[in-house]
Amino acid sequence: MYVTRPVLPDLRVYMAALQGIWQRQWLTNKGQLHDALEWALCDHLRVSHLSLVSSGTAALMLAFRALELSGEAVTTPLTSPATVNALTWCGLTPVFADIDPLELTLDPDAVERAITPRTRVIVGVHIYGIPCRIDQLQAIADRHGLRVVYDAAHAFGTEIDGEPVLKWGDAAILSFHATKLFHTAEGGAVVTQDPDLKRRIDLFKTLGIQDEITVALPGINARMNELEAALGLANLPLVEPERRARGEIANVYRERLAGLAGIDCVAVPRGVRNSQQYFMVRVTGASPVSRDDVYERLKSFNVFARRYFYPLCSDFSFYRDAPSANPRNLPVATRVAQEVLSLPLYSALGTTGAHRICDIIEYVFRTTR
Ligand code: T4K
Repeated sequence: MYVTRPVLPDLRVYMAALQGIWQRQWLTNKGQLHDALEWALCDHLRVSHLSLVSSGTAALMLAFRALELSGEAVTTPLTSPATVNALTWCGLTPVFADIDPLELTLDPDAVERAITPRTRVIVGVHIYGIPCRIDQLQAIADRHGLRVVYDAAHAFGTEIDGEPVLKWGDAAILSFHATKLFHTAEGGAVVTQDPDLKRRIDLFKTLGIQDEITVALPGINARMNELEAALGLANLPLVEPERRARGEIANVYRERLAGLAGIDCVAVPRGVRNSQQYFMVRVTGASPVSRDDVYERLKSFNVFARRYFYPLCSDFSFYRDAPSANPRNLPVATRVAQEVLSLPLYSALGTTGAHRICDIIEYVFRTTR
């Protein structure tokens, strides 16, 4: 049992789409399916502008470049290396701020303290699909004249009071990697409310080529090809059934683990629709077993949970000398990184699989006391 398994369409549906690609002999560079998927995703996610790209990491880099950012970026250490490394690739200096102890997203007070005259952007991560404190972060950004970019790689379909979380910030990015609820094998997107920013990102992702003789921007190649777009179009109708099935599995985990002292299920705040990207627990000090022991014992039963995101990005050798990376600046994130464990969550696991995993965890707790 893995932490996740990709949703896959009926192979015949995908083959039919491939047949069309073969007939048109159009494989990439703003193909028909690329455009169809952009429209379908705007509709599904209820956002105005979305630009498909080759990965979530590329989406981050394009957003930073298209917003012409330089200087310092305040961000969270509890995230994929993608968030922070993309900043570095764009010549920005990541400055780490601590996280909220319950919601695990950027703590607005810590963000405010991290701002210097060189700060240009706040990069929030809707980690595990839990929305950042968007109103507070926006108020800080407005006060200091900063941009806000959200890494929404885990937040496909996350809503706050019925509104898509992707609407907030100057831009938000999605990952469509195979491990994501909605995927195109590899892929991603930049979402924005600003049509000019969408146009710039579309140029940046195609080497800046405007027409046969005009290169308008120093762009890169971050295109999504037609084979990936076809997979996305075939997968999109499967997203909501998958989300529902994952919701049932999550309910089993929540009910079964509620009675275990030392295991806290990470909750989404009231009014938030859960993306069901991950099912996160925290193995706390009240547990007779450490998080790493639970992880290892599960592995011995062929259950491959993951410690997303341990170690913290601030602990990487190339970031840890920065003053903001000092664990004394990040007490909450430092503790949380020792506690988090992502349990398997995908429809094929079924509620039976979830019960089996809970049996194992109960057994591990019982036999360790
Ligand atoms: N921002 C955030 C917050 C992110 O979490 C990520 C990516 C990004 C940005 C960047 O997006 P991308 O540039 O990747 O589009 C995975 C993914 O590679 C990565 O996309 C993801 N976050 C991260 C959290 O997880 P690994 O190293 O854990 O993946 P891997 O290969 O160990 O796969 C995990 C499990 O999934 C496997 O044990 C089995 C299953 N699996 C995986 C693949 C690739 C399958 O069943 N089939 C598959 O094809 O990084």
